[in-house]
Amino acid sequence: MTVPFELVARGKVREVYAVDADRLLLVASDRISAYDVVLPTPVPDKGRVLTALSVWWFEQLAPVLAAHGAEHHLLATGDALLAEGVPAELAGRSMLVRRLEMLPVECVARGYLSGSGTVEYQHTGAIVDVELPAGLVEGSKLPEPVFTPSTKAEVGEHDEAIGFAQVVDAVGTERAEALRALTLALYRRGAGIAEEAGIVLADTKFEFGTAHGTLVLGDEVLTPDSSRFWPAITWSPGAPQPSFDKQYVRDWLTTSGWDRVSTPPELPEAVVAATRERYVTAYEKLTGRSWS
Ligand code: PZK
Repeated sequence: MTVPFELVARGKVREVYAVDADRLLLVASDRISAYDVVLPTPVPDKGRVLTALSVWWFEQLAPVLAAHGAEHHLLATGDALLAEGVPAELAGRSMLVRRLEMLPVECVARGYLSGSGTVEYQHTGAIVDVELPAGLVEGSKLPEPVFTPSTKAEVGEHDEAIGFAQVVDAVGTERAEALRALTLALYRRGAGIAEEAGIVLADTKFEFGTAHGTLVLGDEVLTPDSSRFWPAITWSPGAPQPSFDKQYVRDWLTTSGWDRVSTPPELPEAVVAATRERYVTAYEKLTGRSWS
């Protein structure tokens, strides 16, 4: 699909195009990554489902943003984009957004211990400067959600956890405190909504920018690509939790004999279908809407 706009950024599974001086188009593909690499087999509808979910979250989170004097970047999605010259094949997987001055920090909130957070905790009892109680294990619920910011890594690199002081260095004390408060408030609201849907929102990453001095929530929000979603029913601290969306893919890759270094194999049709179903199920459980 050729897009009639200039490509300004490209992630593993998404692209950003310049529509005009003030607006960008975020396009979510059907590509899926696992173990840090993009797989050769797309998951049909993934881009549309994650875009619809993100749009729904922006609506849910608007009151939280307003309470903090902040906004979000979403302007339009879906068929409303046809008038902007967005090709019909892309409209459903795209968000037209305000172009912001992005802040150079990833705003991570964690309500559960997992992944790199567990690794750091096991070495130091903390995630950088955030001290945690003794006795936590992979998957433990934290006593309170914590703000564990990270740097924005270049493509192919991993984000690196930073302390609050480094956020202050990057954006100033007042803005750093606003980012922490807003990140935690958004996480709490998101986790509460997810809990009602039987989904654990273990952690998530927000990206913020500014427009005319106002803090603006950007990027995609609270999707399985920016967050860890776990089925609440199987939550059991002490071992890695099954991923809501990618577990079939990981399990199949593990049994496929793939070495995690070579070009990854194509996914079998059944794994693709089951994974597509997981994205649709996440959308339906969270939003209470039917996908179809
Ligand atoms: C922006 N990214 C990261 C996201 C990618 C890369 N509203 C905005 N204004 C200005 N810049 C950005 C945004 C947003 N969102 C975010 N890059 C630019 C990113 C998605 C896919 F390849």
